[in-house]
Amino acid sequence: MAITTTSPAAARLLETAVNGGRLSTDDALTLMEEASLDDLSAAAVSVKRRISGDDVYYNRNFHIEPTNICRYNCRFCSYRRSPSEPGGWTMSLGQIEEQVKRYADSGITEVHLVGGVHPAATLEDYLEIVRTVRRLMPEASIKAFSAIEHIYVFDKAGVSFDEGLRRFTDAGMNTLTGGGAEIFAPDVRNKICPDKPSGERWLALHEAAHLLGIKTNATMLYGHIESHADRIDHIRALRDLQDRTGGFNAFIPLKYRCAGNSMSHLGECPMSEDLRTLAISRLFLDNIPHIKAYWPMYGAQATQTALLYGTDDIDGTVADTTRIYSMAGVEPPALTLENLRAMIKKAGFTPVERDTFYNAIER
Ligand code: V47
Ligand code: SF4
Repeated sequence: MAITTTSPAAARLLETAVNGGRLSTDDALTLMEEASLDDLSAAAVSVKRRISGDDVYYNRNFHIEPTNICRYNCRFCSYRRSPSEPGGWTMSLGQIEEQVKRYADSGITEVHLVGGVHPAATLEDYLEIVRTVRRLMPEASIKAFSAIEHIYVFDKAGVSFDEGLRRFTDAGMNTLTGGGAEIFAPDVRNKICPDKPSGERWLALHEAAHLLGIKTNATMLYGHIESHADRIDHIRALRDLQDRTGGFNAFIPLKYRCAGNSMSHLGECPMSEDLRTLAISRLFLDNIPHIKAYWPMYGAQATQTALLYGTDDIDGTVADTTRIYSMAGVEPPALTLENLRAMIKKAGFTPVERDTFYNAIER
């Protein structure tokens, strides 16, 4: 049932957050259950304005997805294929070079690398991909792979997280994607991605990166079988790590999209759940500067609405270079820079092009 009136207890908590106070996990749960969407929106935008004023960020990026063949079998994933299945792809270094060259003069400031975890992949293969991109795009930031891909090749090579990450930075990597976090709660994780590395290992990999001075992003896959308490506990673990390291740039809640995977019967959560989750993330994560409404996953219209719930980043041009969401039923991304800027303006904010580290770019 829709919550139309905020309870007195929830109203006090909203005031606490707006005034810069820290919410407990119980407080966040109270907001989930007892705050109206209108009041969540007002409080989350007020906190967002304290951090980034009127600005909402986008960037010029593209994705390289070297393979969709994956040794894991996440039940929510529409994208992965096993080596023997039709529909799999693996790009050669030459094909990666060609793709990068297509973007050579397009003002790209970030290359986002992510894919399946090919069972044959080695640390050296991944490093060679990063070196190739670095050679062709000396100026762009390289955001390379998820913690899950890093952990797989580090374990295989028998190197520590610290040593593996140093080799990646030597090859030209600047930052890591936030992928693979899913939901940390072990009982849910065991059901939706039973063979994937644990939440503890995901957090440990990001901690090792932060301690080396590498900034990273964090995600959460929501809207499937997890409870509100599982969501809050996930962002609590991120906030605890951020208290220790300060290494997260952005938090990116990812809505479970249901087409073409083995959890399709669950359907998708209503938009009110998206907005509640975004706003409460903004209010609870008082130490992570940016909350991203990733437009290729929400779609253009919902992203505009998400900006009224405390988000301050919509990601970038991406173009048609990611297939993770198109294969899960979202319309293929095709928004121009002008479309992105218009989307931000229509929501009442100022579009600002950023680099990977949220510095404004003047052209
Ligand atoms: O970990 C997979 C998610 C993630 C589905 O760091 C799904 O800037 C919804 O991490 N429905 C990979 N989500 C993508 C990712 C990402 C995306 C954008 C920006 C950044 C960043 C990182 O995609 C996976 C998983 O949580 N995912 N399948 C699905 N059916
Ligand atoms: Fe593999 Fe990533 Fe899909 Fe899981 S979400 S099956 S790790 S490609």
